[in-house]
Amino acid sequence: MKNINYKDIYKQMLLLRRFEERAGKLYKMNEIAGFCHLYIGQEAIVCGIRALIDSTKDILITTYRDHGHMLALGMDPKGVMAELTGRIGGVSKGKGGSMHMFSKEKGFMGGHGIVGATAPLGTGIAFAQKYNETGGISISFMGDGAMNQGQVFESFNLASLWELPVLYVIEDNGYAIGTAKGRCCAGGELYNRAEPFGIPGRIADGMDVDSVIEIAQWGIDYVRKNCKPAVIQLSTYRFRGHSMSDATKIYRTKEEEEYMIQNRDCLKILQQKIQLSDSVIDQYEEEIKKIVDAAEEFALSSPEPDASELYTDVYSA
Ligand SMILES: Cc1ncc(C[n+]2csc(CCOP(=O)(O)OP(=O)(O)O)c2C)c(N)n1
Ligand SMILES: [Mg+2]
Repeated sequence: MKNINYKDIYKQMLLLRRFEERAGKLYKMNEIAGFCHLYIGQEAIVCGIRALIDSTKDILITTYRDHGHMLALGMDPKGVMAELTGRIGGVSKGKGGSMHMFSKEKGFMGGHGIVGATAPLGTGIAFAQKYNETGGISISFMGDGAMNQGQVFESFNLASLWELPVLYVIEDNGYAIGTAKGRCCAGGELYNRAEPFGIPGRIADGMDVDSVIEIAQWGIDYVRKNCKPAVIQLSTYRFRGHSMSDATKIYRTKEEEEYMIQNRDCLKILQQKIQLSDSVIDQYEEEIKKIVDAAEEFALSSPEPDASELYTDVYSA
């Protein structure tokens, strides 16, 4: 078991929260355009898992709700924010936007807009890890909605058959855009869906970083030791809309949202657990504000990409 520094995890979760709040603000100011899916509410999942991985060789891949994953892996907030504002200083030179950022150095393979696609892509990464004998594992994140996509089951089949080192992480926030889980997912809990393929799975509270760490440690150990796939499902909630335009009122009640924000906020739960004093929290807030301010300043002062960039870093026939 790795040594867990809860204060560092709290600080990281706070960075994700404040960064996303700022991104939401910049979006409303028309500085960010297109899709932008905020991770607010779900921070304990990626920050808990990040504390356990081997950053020298493990590789993460996730959905379009990806800003938090990049920050947790140590990608520069300036580059991420500049990408959101479509500037040349962005991680993808302003050409990828919110859903398309990558970092080979930090072991981050994106950022993907196709629901369910992280399962086959993450499985392919695991194939490469095994084939190249890197000793690393692949950690493939997806939402509860993705669990209804056929390609997820095709991935389970091959990952089990070929004994690939992949941990599938289901971030179950209870909704796929405006469709509640109960309206689209048949059968019991989602992690059980891998069992017929011989893949073990477990479920835990994704709002309690300790529960995240416990279940992720089990999953990571299982995958690394056996060179076989495993699934973990983490129950969470997104505090904001699906994307920036969202008919929240139509598919869930204000009371439900308020209840979750008041009683199930992963930041508050961790803060109470490790008994952080107000002065320490203030100090963290101050440090993080500086980072987020600097990211915004960089993102707004970086120029837009030149037209000559249109044909670089992209496939063209
Ligand atoms: C293959 C495919 N079908 C539909 C969409 C449209 N779409 C975008 S997000 C989304 C919901 C996914 O929900 P979930 O997997 O629970 O992730 P969350 O947004 O809750 O993080 C859908 C249907 C898509 N991007 N890709
Ligand atoms: Mg969901």
